[in-house]
Amino acid sequence: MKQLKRFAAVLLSSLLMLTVIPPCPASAAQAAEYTRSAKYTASNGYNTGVLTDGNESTAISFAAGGTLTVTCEELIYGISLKFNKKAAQWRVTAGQYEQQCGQYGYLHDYADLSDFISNTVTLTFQQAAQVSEIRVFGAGDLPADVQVWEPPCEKADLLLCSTHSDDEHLFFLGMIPTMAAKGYHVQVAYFVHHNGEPARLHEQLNGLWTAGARHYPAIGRFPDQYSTSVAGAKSNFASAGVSYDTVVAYQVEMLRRFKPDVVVGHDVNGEYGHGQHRLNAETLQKALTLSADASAYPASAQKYGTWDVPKAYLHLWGQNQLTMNYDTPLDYFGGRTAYQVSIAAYSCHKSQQYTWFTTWARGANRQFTKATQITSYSPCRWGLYRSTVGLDTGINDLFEHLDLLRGDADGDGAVTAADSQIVLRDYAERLAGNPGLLSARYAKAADADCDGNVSVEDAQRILKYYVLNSVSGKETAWEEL
Ligand SMILES: [Ca+2]
Ligand SMILES: [Ca+2]
Ligand SMILES: [Ca+2]
Ligand SMILES: [Zn+2]
Repeated sequence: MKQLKRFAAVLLSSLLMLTVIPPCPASAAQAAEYTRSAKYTASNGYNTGVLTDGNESTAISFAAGGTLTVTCEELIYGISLKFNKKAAQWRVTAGQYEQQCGQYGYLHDYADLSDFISNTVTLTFQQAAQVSEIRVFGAGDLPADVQVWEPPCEKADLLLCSTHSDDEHLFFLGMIPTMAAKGYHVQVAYFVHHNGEPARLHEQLNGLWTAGARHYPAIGRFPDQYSTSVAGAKSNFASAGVSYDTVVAYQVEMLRRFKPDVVVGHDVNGEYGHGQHRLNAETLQKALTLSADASAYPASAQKYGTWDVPKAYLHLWGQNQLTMNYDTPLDYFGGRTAYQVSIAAYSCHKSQQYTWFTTWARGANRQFTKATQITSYSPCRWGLYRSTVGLDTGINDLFEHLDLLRGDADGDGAVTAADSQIVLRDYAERLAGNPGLLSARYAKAADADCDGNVSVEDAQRILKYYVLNSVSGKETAWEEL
C-alpha cells in the first residue's frame, strides 16, 4: 500500500514536471565573468593576486578556518576554485545563505551559488588549504572550461584503467571522447598518483575535462616508478612497501566499486614496455577473475558488492580484435574527431609535451590529423580479452551484446518508477527543444513499446510494468501490457 502511494506520488510529480517545463525556453546566455573586477580579501592578509594569475602553480595558503571574501558589483552566481596539491572542505556564506562545499574532495571545485542573492560571499576553508585559482561568475551558462565535476560513477558504462596521468589520452587516445559523445558514463581509474608533481594533478583534471569526462577520476594509490618489466615494477613497489596483493586488491575494488559493463586496460606488454603498464594489465587480468568472488578481498565485496565485468578489452590484445574509429567528426564535440579531442586533452599535460609521446601522437612536425597515422602501439587496436556475453561479431562496438533490459532506461539493472521518470524527463527536454537525456543505449531500453521512439507512452508502459510486476506482484510480460 505504501509503495502504491509512493508510485502515485511519483506519477503525479512526473506529470507535473511535464506541464511546468515551458515549450520554448530562450537559450541561456553565457555567464558573465567577474574574476577580474571582483575584490578579494584574505583573512591572513596575503596578496590575493596569485589567485587570478592564470597560473595553477602559484597559490596562497590558508590555515584551517582561514577565509577569503569576494566582493563584486553584480550578484555572484558561482565560484570555481582550484586547490593546489590537495582538496579541502570549504563553506560559502553570505548573510542568511550558507553552502557546504568540498564534500567530494575535488581538486578543481565549483560552488553553484544561484540561490544566493548576494554580491559579497565569504569562503571559509575548514582544513588547511592552498588555493591556486579562483573564478567568479554571474548568471547563465558557464564557459566550457569551467570544471563542474560529477561524483565518481556508482555504475559505470566504461571503466578506463590508465596507469599514469597522460596514458588516458595516449594509448587510450580517442576512447574518452568517443564514449562521452555517445553519452556513456565513463569512469577513469588511475594506477599511480603524481602527488609529488602538483602541476600534473592539475593537468590530469584539465585533460580529462577537455576529453569530455565528467565523473571525477579515481586517483591511483601507488607511486610512479619507472621499470621495463613486471618483475621490475613489482620490486620497485616492494621497496615502496606496496605488495602485489595490495595491487590486485585495488584492481578488484575498482571493478566492484564502478561496476562497469566494459573495462579497457593496457597492453600486457606495456606498449613501449613500461613495467607499470604491464603490471597494471596483469593485475587487472587477475582482478577480472576474482571480482565476482565474495571470498576474495572480502572488504571491498562488503563495501560495494561483487561484480563480474561482462566485457574486458586490452590494448593491442592479439585475439578477438576490434578496431576503433577515432577519425569521424563528432557532433557532440562541434565536429571535431575523437583524435582531435584527445590531442587537445593531451596538450593540457604541459609538463609532458617534451616527451617522445608528443611526436608519437602528433607526428614529428605535428602533421598528423588522424589516429590511423600513428605508426606504433596504435590506439585504434584492441582485443576482447574476456567476455561473459559472447564474442564480438566484427561490428567494432565495445558495447555489442550489452543491450540494457527492456524498460531499464537508467541502466541500473531493474525496471522501476525511476525509469519511467527519466523517460518523461527526457521526453520533456526534447519537447522543449533541448537535447534529450538518454544516449542511444539507454534510449533503446527506454523504448518500451519498441516503436522506434521514446515518448510518454513508453513512460506509461514502464510504470505499468513496474506496478504490475513489482508493486502488485502480478508477473506480467511486456507483451501482455
Ligand atoms: Ca595562481
Ligand atoms: Ca532502472
Ligand atoms: Ca516508444
Ligand atoms: Zn604511462
